[in-house]
Amino acid sequence: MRRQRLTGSVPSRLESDVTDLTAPQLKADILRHLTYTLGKDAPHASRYDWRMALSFAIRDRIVEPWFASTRKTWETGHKRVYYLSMEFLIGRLLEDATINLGLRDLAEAAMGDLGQDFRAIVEDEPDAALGNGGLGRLAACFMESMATVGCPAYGYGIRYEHGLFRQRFEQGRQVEAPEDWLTQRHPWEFERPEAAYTIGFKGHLETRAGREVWVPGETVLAEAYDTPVIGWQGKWANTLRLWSAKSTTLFDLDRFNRGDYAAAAEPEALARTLSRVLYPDDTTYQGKELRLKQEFFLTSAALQDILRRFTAGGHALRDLPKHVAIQMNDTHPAIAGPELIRLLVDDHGMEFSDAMETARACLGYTNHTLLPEALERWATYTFGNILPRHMQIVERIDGWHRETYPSRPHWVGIVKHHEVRMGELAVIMSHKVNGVSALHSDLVKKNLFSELEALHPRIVNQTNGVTPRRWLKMCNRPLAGLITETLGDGWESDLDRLRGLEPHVGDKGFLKAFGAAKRQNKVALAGWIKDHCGVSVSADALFDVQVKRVHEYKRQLLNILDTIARYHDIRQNPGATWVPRVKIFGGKAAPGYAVAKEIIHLINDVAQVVNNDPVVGDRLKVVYPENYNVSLAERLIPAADLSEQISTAGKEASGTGNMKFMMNGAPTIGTLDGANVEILQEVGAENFFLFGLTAEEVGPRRANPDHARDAILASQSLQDVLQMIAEGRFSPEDPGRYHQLVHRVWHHDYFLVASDFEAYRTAQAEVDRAYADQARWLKMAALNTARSGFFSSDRTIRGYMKDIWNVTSAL
Ligand code: NBG
Repeated sequence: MRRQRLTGSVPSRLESDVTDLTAPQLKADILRHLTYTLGKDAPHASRYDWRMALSFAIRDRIVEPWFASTRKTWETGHKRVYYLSMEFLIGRLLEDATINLGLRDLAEAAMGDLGQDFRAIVEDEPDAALGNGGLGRLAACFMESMATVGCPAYGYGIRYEHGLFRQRFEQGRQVEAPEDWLTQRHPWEFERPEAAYTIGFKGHLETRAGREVWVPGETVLAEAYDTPVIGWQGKWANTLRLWSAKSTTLFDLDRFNRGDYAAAAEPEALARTLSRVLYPDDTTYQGKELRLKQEFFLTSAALQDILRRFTAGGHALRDLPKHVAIQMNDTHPAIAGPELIRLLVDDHGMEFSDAMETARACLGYTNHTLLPEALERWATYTFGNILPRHMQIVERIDGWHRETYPSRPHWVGIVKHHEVRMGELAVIMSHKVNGVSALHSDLVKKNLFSELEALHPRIVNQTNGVTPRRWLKMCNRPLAGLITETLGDGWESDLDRLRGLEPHVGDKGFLKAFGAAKRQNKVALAGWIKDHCGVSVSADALFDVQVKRVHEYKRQLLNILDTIARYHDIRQNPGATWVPRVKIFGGKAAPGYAVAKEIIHLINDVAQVVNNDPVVGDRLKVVYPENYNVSLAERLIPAADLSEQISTAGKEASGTGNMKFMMNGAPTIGTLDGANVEILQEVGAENFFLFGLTAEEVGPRRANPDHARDAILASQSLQDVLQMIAEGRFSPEDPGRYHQLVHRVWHHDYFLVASDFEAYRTAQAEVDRAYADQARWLKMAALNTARSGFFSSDRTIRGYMKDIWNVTSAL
């Protein structure tokens, strides 16, 4: 095998070609890259140089399984999945790649031999933050799982120059700075200048020879960058293809020669704005023209690429659905319906009705939110201006649908009130639509698209999952080690095997080892918090963690109100026995979301007061590290004792952080929302701290106009807390700072913080009792890990393959 590679031929068998690699060989590879790729000699190499050299050496090992996978798919004509997503929240890739190739320890040893600290090298890599939160991270977990289970797939996205902004705090306030992951070389990608497509915008329509022809007024070029995604044990690899916008017109030499340098570079600059930045909102929709252009840019490039590859295989276009499944990650790429029809009809001469049927048989749509403010709707004026031909096609689809389903209610449709509704478009153009947890899928059926579902049932559930390679094996080495010691190898790709831990949960020795693993992570985190936040926390305290985007519906406010109540109680009675707690927050607010930013400010203000109050000491600490991202999640989650999943019921579509905490042995305090419902089902009520109104109770509760007032008057504790905030106890230099916030709790408490406050406090008291009994706690924690197998994204991907994509594993 090895000799074959040296002669340049690719091994035809798909096997992990890496396990027999030795440390001296890997070392030689690293040094070769350092010398010949980086042009550095070892004594002068920086950490960056070493990281690049190691990354290239590891990447070399991915290339062959990657070629072999692509070739096998091609040769067998296996069906392919195309996952279209505006976001891929990838994080770092180096350690992940070494883990999946089985080279993690070898890489560490080789770097050690070369006098380099593997950990420091790994942490030198910037996060690829091409996403906002759960939706983007899910896409990244799916890419890894598709490679692991051998589902031939391409991910299509945008190669944003600037990913999600960097968050800093200035006097407790969030400040955004641009993110610049691409200022350094990105060693994992391959530029593909030969794979480029022209994308048009605006312009007008002409009728030529009886056919409608779109003459775009603007064009840009979409150029591909490919990153191989290697699955567990290197058995299969897929491609993440990200598009970068380039100008179609050349640099204007005339203008340059006339000295007009800025104008000469204008076409290039304009084109590049398309892939310049990721929009930093996740659950609000803004209707910006540039966003629509980005969505079309991704979708059109992807579809042109898919059709090019398909027709190169010599198939008839009507057979597209036999070979191609296209998944739309939320409505962001929902223009795929009309665009696919346009390509089939205008470029390939297919009849509209055939194109419609072909497109629908290929397309699937995943809904990720019920929040009305997140549902994309474009003014027909904007839509028709930027995509005139698509506007026409959308009207035609809508007309076809109305005629085909004459019982369709008059208020239902794609184009209504001078708006194009992307949700309805996506549902009508897909053969399957799915929600992301059992509860959410139910609500999508009953509330969001009930009329369409009645006309043509197609909504199914696929409960989200997370990859256990990154979210357990890689980020929690102490626990992963214990699991392997207890169960042997193989659980990483068959997570249901974690159930095998259950018999050990009665064993004191096992529990002790489980507790020691958790403690090791907590000690490491405590050191990091000291270094990065300047706060000393004790590893004996209960680490209570809420990390996620900051949003009113996620109710970070409820958590900080409870924190203040605890602070108040400690001050009233410092001599009582307190279970020491560290409240850990992490997350960014969308730059334009003032209310969310105010909550961040309050948390930081509370932290200042609590952490510096000598009466409180170690009984309570509040920390909010800046710039929560994938890498910080990998540090926090393994060290968490308690997972906060406290959204207003009916609002969190699924959550995926909740699954990561569970896997890492942190019981949940949570509402019956999203996938919490299924977590509770798997782990059992005695290992979950349930509280709060249910999705069904929320509506009636809100119908009472005095719901907040009633709840506040019924809770002395909540009155005290609101009083303290209103008095300026946490903002003495600006006592009025939170008047509006307090006013909103009293009078505009849409997310029912007041109504759930007492139930939450009661559940938190139960948490204290459970934690005080360490034997009980450890058992709960271990059972959470043991019963988390269902939440592997491998299970989710197998569900999509069977129920939506109709594709089998190529392994
Ligand atoms: C998010 C939901 C989460 C869910 C992820 C992944 C959006 C629009 N939706 O609850 O809020 O876990 O999607 O499905 O970001």
